Amino acid sequence: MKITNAKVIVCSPGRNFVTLKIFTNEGIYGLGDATLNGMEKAVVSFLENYCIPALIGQDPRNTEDIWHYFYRGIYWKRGSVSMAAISAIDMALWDIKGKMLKTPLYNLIGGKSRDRVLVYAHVNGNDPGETLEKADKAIEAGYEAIRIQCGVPGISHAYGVSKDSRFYEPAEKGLPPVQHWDTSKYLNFVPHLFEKIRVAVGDSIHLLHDVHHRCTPIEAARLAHELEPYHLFWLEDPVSGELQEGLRLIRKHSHTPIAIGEVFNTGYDYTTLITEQLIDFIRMPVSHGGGITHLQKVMALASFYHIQTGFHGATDLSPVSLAASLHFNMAVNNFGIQEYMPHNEIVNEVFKVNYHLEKGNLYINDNPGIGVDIDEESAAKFPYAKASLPVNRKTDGTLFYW
Ligand code: CS2
Ligand code: MG
Repeated sequence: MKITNAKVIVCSPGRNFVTLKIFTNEGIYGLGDATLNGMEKAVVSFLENYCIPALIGQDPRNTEDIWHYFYRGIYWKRGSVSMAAISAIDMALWDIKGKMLKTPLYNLIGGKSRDRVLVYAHVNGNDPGETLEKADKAIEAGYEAIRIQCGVPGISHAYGVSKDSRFYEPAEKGLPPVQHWDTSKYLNFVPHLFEKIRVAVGDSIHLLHDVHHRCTPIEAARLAHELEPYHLFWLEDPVSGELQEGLRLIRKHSHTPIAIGEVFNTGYDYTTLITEQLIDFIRMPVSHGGGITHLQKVMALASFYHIQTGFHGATDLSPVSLAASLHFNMAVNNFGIQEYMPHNEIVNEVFKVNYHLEKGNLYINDNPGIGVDIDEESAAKFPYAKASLPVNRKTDGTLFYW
């Protein structure tokens, strides 16, 4: 079997997606998600100029060797752009493998360990009252786990709080908008918010919260400690992940579970965190963390340390990514939870999906491979539109993490 060609499909049904399609001499093709929010064209260029020419003629069944060809074989390693490209290639090759063997991807990576995938819903409001109302609606809809984000008094627009009442989309058209941030206002507010929410929803609902990297290690330690009475399922990205040692300080002061790594892209970002047991959930998704081939290794290492999956699943990860994550989550023993942010309805005009939601769980059917298809004619109706994630400044103008 040989790879005969590959192409990159860029479309924007409400938001930008980059999809890699790899063709073979046996008429089977595979799809991979190469979307990198706000940096889409960089991945397109890397794939078109450097990866696709090197893929042609290779045997698509050699997923392990092809992965190493693009990782070890290339002098400039890691980085979000090249890892998004490698991830898309790997996903597409596993899609081909499944289609060739006429079996869903989960059967190739361990079979079913469960019959559904627990997901968490996004609940966000401008104030605690609105947040609570939306939490009640999510619980009524059957969600067992909800991520709570809320506007902070004194901060004009907090990242993570949706402007649209149904869909949450972090990128905005054009250049990066500027948002403002005040950590002390946030730290004073969040424990009160969770006290209110926990009392209202009771003990049986899982509560999650995303800090979006906006604390220093000692601030994050204080927050994790003060949230302990509300028994969070996890506190996400409490600090910027590049300082792995920062997580030691949080662990020393609290037993709130920690999830980290939606911006990570290799297992090397996790080695200290896993082996020192500084975290509880892996956020790095299939589409940015090296695809199925690499994430299998990361989750295998994590399993020895009782660390579970909790993959990124925002709207900037395409349905191809979500389906690949679902196969992965179905198969591994150390599954934790999956993020789920429903795509806008027009996304379904382009992507034909093989999963559905039922009472807070996602179910995947037995289509071979990853199982999602793309309608290229429909994709062509939604051309790329530049959009960016915001930058974050403190109230005095200092540029800050988000
Ligand atoms: C968030 C995302 O889903 C999450 O946990 O952190 O909104 C994230 O910021 C975006 O996916 C960035 O592209
Ligand atoms: Mg996040």
